[in-house]
Amino acid sequence: MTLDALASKYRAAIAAAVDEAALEDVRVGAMGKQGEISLKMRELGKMSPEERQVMGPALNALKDEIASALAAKKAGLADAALDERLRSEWLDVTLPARGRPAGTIHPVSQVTEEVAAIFADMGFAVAEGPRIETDWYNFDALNIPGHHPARAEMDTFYMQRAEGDNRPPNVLRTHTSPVQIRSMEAQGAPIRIICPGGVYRADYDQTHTPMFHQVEGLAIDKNISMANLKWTLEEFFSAFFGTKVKTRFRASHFPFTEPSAEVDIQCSWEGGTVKVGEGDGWLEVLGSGMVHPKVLAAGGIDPEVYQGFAFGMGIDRIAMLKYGIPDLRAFFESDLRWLRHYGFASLDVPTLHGGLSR
Ligand code: 2U9
Repeated sequence: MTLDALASKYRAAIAAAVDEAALEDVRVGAMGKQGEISLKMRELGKMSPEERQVMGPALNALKDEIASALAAKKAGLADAALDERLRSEWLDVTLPARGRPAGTIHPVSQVTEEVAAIFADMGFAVAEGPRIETDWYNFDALNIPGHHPARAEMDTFYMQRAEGDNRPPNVLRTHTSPVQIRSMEAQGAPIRIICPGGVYRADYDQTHTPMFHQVEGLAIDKNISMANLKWTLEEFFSAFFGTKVKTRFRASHFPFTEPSAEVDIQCSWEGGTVKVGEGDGWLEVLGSGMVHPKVLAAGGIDPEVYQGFAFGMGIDRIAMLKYGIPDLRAFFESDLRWLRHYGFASLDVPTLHGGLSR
């Protein structure tokens, strides 16, 4: 084939190549090891010097022309491929982002965290325990024997025993106090804990739900008195409500504490709304006292050496007070509109230095 014929053949082949793979085939056919132009170059060696003087420059010119045509076509194909990608692979960054369903933290969870943060600052650890309890942990260890009216008053849910199993039935805990007995057994004295969690009583009306939440506290050491209790509770309520809160102790009776006191916090009633920490009204929020010696002994702690205070309050109730939630039953209805309204952002983690919440 003449050089002119070769030139025309490869010009046409390069023009016809539709993609980079086809162009590569053309390059190999012309300039590869066995390519037609390469073979012609090799023939130069066998030529006479005169022939070589003519053919050499002509072949070199052909080789350069095809090489630059290949390179130009390759760049053209790459540009075209990029243009095609830009045409097909696009996205509209001005579109609004797809909405992600964000849940909220339930007020009970939020308030539990707030309470834990405040008591942690006073050296109290959080202890948890099972919701299904033996009657010993729920009643006997707390000085509530079988015949005691408090057992009947608590509207206890009893679990079923297997046929022929005559042990007393387990119960759904009626308070978180069993957690304190378990902690006393496990770690002995001194001890400073709070025990938050769900408890169960067969009671349902505007102010009672069959499951609700309590937080109880226990501090045992060699020199604990009611004065420590009063200071601790005033410190707690002032931090929780974000304002100085006075407390009023009224003598009361619980089987597990002696002496016992119900605790009211200072509040005002104006236009049907309660404001904590001002005015001359009182609101009952808590039960407390010095742990009964029999209860210390049941927890394996020597009442001759140690004494302690304990208290209990409803988490749901203090959540309603702090955040102005009117109806207790709504807490447990899982109504999404209610949860969005009264729930908390998951990043709104309560800390003392962060000012707790809102
Ligand atoms: C141990 C010893 C003593 C915890 C206490 C109360 C008084 C109390 C109620 C408040 C409102 C329950 O949620 S409520 O209905 N609680 O009045 N709780 S003293 O006393 C304990 C606990 C554990 C070992």
